[in-house]
Amino acid sequence: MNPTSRRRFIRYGIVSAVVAALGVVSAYSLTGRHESSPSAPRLPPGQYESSTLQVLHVGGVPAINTADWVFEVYGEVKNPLKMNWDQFLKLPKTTDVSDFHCVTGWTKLDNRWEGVRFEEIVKLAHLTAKAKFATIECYGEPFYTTSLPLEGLLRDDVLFAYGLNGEPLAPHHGGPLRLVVPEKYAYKSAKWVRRVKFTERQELGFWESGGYSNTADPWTDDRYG
Ligand SMILES: Nc1nc2c(c(=O)[nH]1)N[C@H]1C(S)=C(S)[C@@H](COP(=O)(O)O)O[C@H]1N2
Ligand SMILES: [Mo]
Repeated sequence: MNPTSRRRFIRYGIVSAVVAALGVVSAYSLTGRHESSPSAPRLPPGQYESSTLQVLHVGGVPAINTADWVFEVYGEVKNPLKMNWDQFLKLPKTTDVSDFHCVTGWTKLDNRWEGVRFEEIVKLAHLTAKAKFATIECYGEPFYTTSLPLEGLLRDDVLFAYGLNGEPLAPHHGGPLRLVVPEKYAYKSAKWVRRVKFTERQELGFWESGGYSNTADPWTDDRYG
């Protein structure tokens, strides 16, 4: 190899190495953490892995008898809903395995939730054109609420869950029915769901009005509002 072609060869080598490195970096960021790509990180920034779901809530566990339980959907809907437990159990059932990230730092991977997609409720309630957000209102004291934009709630992994890992959802985990929103910090995953209110503007939930982020995105370390 003469000196000129060797120089060209080396330059070519460096350029391809840089191109390859950029390719790896962009493939990494494009895969998205939550898609099940083998190279995708499972833990969001600042989170540690916990072997269990840690029981966490304000107030006590409300005593809810499924015989008295009602689920209501109101606000910006053309067809308000009021369902009892048996009626809710007849809705199309789905199972989804997802990770659960608490803003205090723990993440429990691979929780198998069983229940009804949020989307099923939307289909039944027929939203008005104004509906852009939903507030989830819970049983129990103090009155716990949280709210989310509709787009985030229509994802396939957002469920009203009544089962966890093959068992009925235990009261301390939000049974008989809780919301599960895997792509947000867990204070959006309201336990003991009672009502869903569709709104034009977003209402601030319990922790959100106490200084926690309203967007609550674990992947951007978006903890405080
Ligand atoms: N109704 C209600 N839902 C709630 C809470 C609460 O205080 N009340 N706490 C949230 C928070 S901060 C977390 S981390 C999860 C905890 O769910 P787990 O106890 O099933 O692990 O519930 C969320 N849902
Ligand atoms: Mo949490």
